[in-house]
Amino acid sequence: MPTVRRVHALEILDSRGRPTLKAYCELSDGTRAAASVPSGASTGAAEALEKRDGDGARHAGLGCRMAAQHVGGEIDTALRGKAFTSQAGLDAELLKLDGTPNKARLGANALLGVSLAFARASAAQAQVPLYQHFANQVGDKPRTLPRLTVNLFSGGKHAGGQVPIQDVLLVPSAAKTVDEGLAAVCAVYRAAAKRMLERFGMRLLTADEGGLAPPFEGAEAMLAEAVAAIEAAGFEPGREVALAVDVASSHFFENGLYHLDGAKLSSAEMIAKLRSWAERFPIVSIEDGLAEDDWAHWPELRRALCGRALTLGDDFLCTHPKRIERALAAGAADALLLKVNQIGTLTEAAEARRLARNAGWKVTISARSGETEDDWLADLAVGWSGDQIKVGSITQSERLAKYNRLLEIEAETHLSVAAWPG
Ligand code: 2PG
Ligand code: MG
Repeated sequence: MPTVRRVHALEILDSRGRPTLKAYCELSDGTRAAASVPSGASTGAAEALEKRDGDGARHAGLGCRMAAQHVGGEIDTALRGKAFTSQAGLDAELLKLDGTPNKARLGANALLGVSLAFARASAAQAQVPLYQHFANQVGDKPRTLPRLTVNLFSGGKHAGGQVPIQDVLLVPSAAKTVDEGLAAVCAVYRAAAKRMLERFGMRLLTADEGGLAPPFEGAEAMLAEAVAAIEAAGFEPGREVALAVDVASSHFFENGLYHLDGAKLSSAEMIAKLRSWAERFPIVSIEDGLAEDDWAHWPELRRALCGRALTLGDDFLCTHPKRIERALAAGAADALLLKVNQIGTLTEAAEARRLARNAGWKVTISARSGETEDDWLADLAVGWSGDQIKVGSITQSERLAKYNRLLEIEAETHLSVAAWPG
């Protein structure tokens, strides 16, 4: 195994025009690779910390120059000349160097950039596709392609809060291929855009991830309109195209109550509301149905949804092995939303995946609202056998980079899409 010759990083901009990092890794045999780091808006409180410059005169304090300097300085000095035979070895070195529980010193963005760039360099060095390298990392082999979950309508923090819930997503449940799934989703998106033009009389602006963001009167109107768009595109709701919802409820949970569409709901009332949605609409997955700290009620939510929809934890679990273990012991969820930047290194994210998989949970590999043109997420979703992938909508290139990479992997591997739901 060659040694690390050099790591460094550059501050670049993400899809929202905010700074993020692109990290580079060079090995002693001349192999070079780079990877870009995503960033969230509706972040969980337990997420690893991104290093931001805090200089209000530049990018509103969000600059990543310090994080880039950490990569090219302290991290480079520590890794230079060392040979790492595994991702786990490299990541352990990064964690030791940072020395904090939440990556606050060097920054989770700095650590993840190096972790990803090293993975890509290792794949290139071994002359295997990146998805195969990710599969090798977790001792698995690519078996299926992830089923798509694609943003149709957005609200919450991604769309200025015109509707409290964050995303209504389309799940092409009958599609046998990524190609077929994308065609179905694009048809529903077109039908929805046309209906919104008729209804609201204007070309609608899109949210951070490219979802349509009309001023619906509330969450249920958003769900009903999604069903109408599926029908208008000629599909059978549920059987051919189903729905998933990211409620992102931590962001409207105040003083123990859920502030939803003018009502103030207790946790039990919120659970009853979500169950009624799952009964009345073709919803197969509910993400962050309760707030990230409403631990006492998550088991009840899972029981209420069980057999109808997945109880998916995003902010709730934060891709954090300790939170996942606690949720497992409490029976508080049955699906993990996996975002590597929530935890900061590939090795820790792999441990989160292992825990979820061993418990028989479904795993969704997810992008962030702040993305780049990098496409490693598609390889990760295939290599780690994600049941689903969540990338956003179909109108922006930072999302399409991942969908197009999935099409490429599909053409190369001929793998079929994971059987789900059901
Ligand atoms: C989410 C993600 C992606 P963010 O909540 O699931 O949609 O959003 O990256 O802003 O946390
Ligand atoms: Mg979420």
